[in-house]
Amino acid sequence: NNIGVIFDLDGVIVDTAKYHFLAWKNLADELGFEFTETHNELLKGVSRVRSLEILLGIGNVTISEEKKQKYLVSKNKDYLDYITKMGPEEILPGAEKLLNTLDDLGIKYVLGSASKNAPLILKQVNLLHRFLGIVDGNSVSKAKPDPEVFLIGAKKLNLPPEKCIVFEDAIAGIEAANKANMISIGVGDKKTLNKANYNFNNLTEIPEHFFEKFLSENNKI
Ligand code: B16
Ligand code: MG
Repeated sequence: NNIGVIFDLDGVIVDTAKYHFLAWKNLADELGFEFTETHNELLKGVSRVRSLEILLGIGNVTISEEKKQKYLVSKNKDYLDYITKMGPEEILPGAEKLLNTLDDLGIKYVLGSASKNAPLILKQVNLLHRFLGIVDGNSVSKAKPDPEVFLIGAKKLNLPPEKCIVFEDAIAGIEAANKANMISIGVGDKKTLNKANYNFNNLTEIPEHFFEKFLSENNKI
């Protein structure tokens, strides 16, 4: 088809932010400072390394590079304990229906996530096989708001950026999609995601015929 879709993972397909929160909170407890859900908002869409730096900033803690590496490993270990218990019931409302609609229309989709655990998470919720490709934290050198993750996604879709529609819940992700010259769709608070081309509170709000206008004249259904 002549358009394609790129999905962010955390906050769009599943809510893994709550598990990131629990795992980061464990670390903050160990280091002896408070880490709240409000703080956790700052880590959404941000890479693991950058998340640790933000967390240490909140606690006003300075540690050696060696210790940082150790904490990155232990945080991820805690996080994986939660992730490996996930199942398809944790797919966010509207996500599966949206994938079905795209399948029906013959529109291909790939994942564009900052998470290095993205393939495992999609496997847990039984959606991995449905994506044409996965671009995750292992395949990029520059984190969102850099457009790299989505530009690699466009390559996997074999489409020019302007034919790609990105679903994102984080400001940095919307910025990345806009920089890539793609159509950006904010999933979540409209005020927070006000740079998006379109806004929906969640995936159940996407109108039935939303994609049809993006399909070109000769491909119209
Ligand atoms: P990992 P997304 C992001 O996922 C999360 O929103 C962010 O909180 C996390 O730090 C990042 O993945 C890295 O995750 O530690 O699993 O590599 O929204 O880009 O799908
Ligand atoms: Mg996200």
